[in-house]
Amino acid sequence: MTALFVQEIFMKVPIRIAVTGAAGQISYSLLFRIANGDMLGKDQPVILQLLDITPAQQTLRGVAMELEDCVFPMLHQVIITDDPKIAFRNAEIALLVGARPRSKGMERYDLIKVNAETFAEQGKILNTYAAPHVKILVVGNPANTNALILLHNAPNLDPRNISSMMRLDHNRAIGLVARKLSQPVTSIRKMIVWGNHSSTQYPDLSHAEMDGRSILEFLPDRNWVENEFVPTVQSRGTVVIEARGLSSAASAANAIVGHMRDWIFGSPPDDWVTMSVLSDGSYDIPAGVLYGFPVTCQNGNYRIIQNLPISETGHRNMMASYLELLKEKEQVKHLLQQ
Ligand code: NAX
Repeated sequence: MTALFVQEIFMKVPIRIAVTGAAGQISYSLLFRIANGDMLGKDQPVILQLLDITPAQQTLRGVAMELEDCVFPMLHQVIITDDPKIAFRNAEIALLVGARPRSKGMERYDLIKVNAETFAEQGKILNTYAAPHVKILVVGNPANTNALILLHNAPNLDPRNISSMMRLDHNRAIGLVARKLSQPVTSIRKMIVWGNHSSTQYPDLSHAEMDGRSILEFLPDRNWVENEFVPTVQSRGTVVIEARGLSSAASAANAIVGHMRDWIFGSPPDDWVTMSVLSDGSYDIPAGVLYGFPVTCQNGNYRIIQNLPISETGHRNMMASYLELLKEKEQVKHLLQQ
């Protein structure tokens, strides 16, 4: 038996990963992290199926060339296309990063409208062409509502396999507290960012721990928690745009990698992560929106942490974000089948 033959027998089967918006900023960081094995492991071959719109195909060709030039051992193949049917065919993971950014003079409602159509169409195509067990993460904004539209347009897919991203907000909250307390980020656990990926989100420190003790013991200044921590996390994306002239990209890619890795391989022991998933009535958030909850993950499934005590202020903040999601849902109701 030759060495090559042995390797072929034991090599894992490549996983097809569809990425939309593949010529954009986030993808320029994300694709190289995935190809390097940061998301699925250093022994898992991957096939990248990259989608972007027709005018972006030249840029996409350049990205594909750079991926090839990295000679990543686990990068089995790169497919580039402007046809979602090709990008989603047999995909087991779909990372929906692509979306139209808000242009000059465009209101939030216009943005919701224009991206809503895209996610309805992509939901239908995923429903038919992707692997039935495909795990989907929606990143393109407004992420929670786009994911809801997608879910309604993909009736054959398990709604529990559709999520949207709050992990960047979760990471931002951990980083901010760790810097405030001059402690390593690894000492902070049980962070939560409830709600929508928007300025109404509610970063909540009331259950967070540092080295096993309530973090609030180390943060006696309630003013800092309410008037610094919460608004700083809520507005971090805007502040990054002001500083960089562009929105968060490498940190968003890092959050995508973390979200998918934990979902597939399990969240860290004695901790939880924030994922935006279909609400089921937990914490008085009515069923039927994608909402940021604290979850643990095991064997590819998530479970919403139950029975955390919620203060009156916390409840009010959580509801405010829910009401925003409800308003967004109302704006796209024509795209939500039954
Ligand atoms: P870019 O504008 O750099 O890239 C977006 C890419 O999507 C472009 O290449 C564009 O051609 C492509 N695209 C547009 N419509 C498409 C379609 N119908 N099919 C396939 N591709 C399409 O944006 P980037 O900085 O990469 O951000 C991508 C999205 O992530 C934006 O919607 C952004 O708002 C959102 N974000 C979401 C975050 C989250 O935590 N949920 C955080 C980061 C980021 O702001």
